[in-house]
Amino acid sequence: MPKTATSRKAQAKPDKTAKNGVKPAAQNGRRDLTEVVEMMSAEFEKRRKSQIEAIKTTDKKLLREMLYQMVLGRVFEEKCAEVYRMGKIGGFCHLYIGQEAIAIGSMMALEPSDMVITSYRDHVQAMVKGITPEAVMAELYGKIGGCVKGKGGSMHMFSKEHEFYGGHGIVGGQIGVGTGMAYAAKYKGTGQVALCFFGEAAVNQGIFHESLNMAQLWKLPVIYICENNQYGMGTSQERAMSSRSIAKKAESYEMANEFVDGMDVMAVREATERAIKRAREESLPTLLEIRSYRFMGHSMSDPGNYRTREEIAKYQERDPIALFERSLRDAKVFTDKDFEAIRQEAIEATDRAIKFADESPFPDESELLKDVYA
Ligand SMILES: Cc1ncc(C[n+]2csc(CCOP(=O)(O)OP(=O)(O)O)c2C)c(N)n1
Ligand SMILES: [Mg+2]
Repeated sequence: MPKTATSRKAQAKPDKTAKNGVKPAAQNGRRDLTEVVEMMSAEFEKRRKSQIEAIKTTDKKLLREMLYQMVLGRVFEEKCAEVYRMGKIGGFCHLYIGQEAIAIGSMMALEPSDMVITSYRDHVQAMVKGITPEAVMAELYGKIGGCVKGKGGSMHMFSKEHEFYGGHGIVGGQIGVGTGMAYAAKYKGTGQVALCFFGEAAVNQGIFHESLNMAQLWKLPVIYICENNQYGMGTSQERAMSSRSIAKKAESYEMANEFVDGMDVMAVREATERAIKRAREESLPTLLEIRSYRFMGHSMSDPGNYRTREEIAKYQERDPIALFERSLRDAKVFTDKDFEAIRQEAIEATDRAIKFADESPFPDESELLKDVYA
C-alpha cells in the first residue's frame, strides 16, 4: 500500500480535552482553534521553502493561469454575493471563498478530457473546467444563456462538453456517481480519470464507504477529494465525526491517501499529480483530505452564529490567494504590478459575465418541459 503523507502525523495528537476518552459535551463542538491554526501554520512554514522551489520549476504561464483562476473565482463570487443581495439571483447560493486553492490546484493538473463532479458549491469548479463566466453567471440568474439554460441554477452547473458532471444537491450523492464515472472510463478504456469532490460532512454517510470499497476492489481510476472546510452547515467536524482524520479512513479499504494543506495551491497540485499518476498508470483510486476553511456562511442565508469573528479572522490570515502571491513575489516570478493586472483581468471578466447575464432572457415557456426526465 502506498505510504501516506507525513503531514498527517500532526493530526494524531492526543485530544487533551478528553477524559477517559470522553469529551465534555460543552467542549465537543468547540475546536481548540489555536492548536489547529498553529498546526496549519507550522505545516505551511515547513513547506514554504519547497513551495518556492516548486514555483521556480513550474512554467511561468501556468503559474499565471493558476493565480488568475484563483483571483477570478474570488472576484466572481464576491460579485455573486453582491447581486444576490440585489435580488438578481434567487434560491440557494453557496460560495467557495477561501477554498479556491483546492479546485485550482487539483483541476489544473488534469487533462481536459478528464471528468469532474462536485457538490452544490460548484461555481469555481465549473469555470476551471472551462465553462465561461458568462454561462455560469447566467445560470445563477436563471437565464437561458446559462450552461443549463437557467434550469439548474447555482447548485446544478453541468456541461457534458467540458466533462463537468455537476453540481449535486444531495450531500454525498455525487460520490456514487463519480465512482460510476470512473467505472465507465475503465470499462470503455477511455484513459480518463474521474475527480470527485465532496465536503467533510458527506464522509459520515454510507455512500462514501460503499464507493471507496468498490473503487479499491475494482481498481477504478478515481480521485476522491474531500474538501474539509471544517463545517457542514452550522456543525463543526468535531461535533459530527468521531475521528479526526478523514484521510486515514481510506486505510480501511487499503486505499492510498494523503492529508493536504488546502491553503497551499502548490501542495494541492503536487498531491493531485501523484494521485493522477496512480489513477492513469495503475488504475488505482486515491483519497485526498484537503483541509481549508469556509470564509463565508454555508449559503447566502446563513446567519453564521455558530462560530466567532475571531475564528474566521484567524483563518483569513492564511488566505490561499495572499499566500500564493507572497510565494510568487518571494520567488521573484511576479511583481505587485503583475498582481494588479491579473486582478483587473478578473474584474473585467466578471463585469462581462454580469452584462451577459443581465441581457440574457429568461427561458421561454416552450422550454418548460424540454430536458426534463421523469
Ligand atoms: C442527504 C442530505 N442530507 C442533508 C442535506 C442538507 N445539507 C445541505 S448542505 C449540508 C452540509 C454539507 O456539508 P459538507 O459536506 O461539509 O459540504 P460544505 O457545505 O461544507 O461544502 C447538509 C447537511 C442534504 N442536502 N442532503
Ligand atoms: Mg464542509
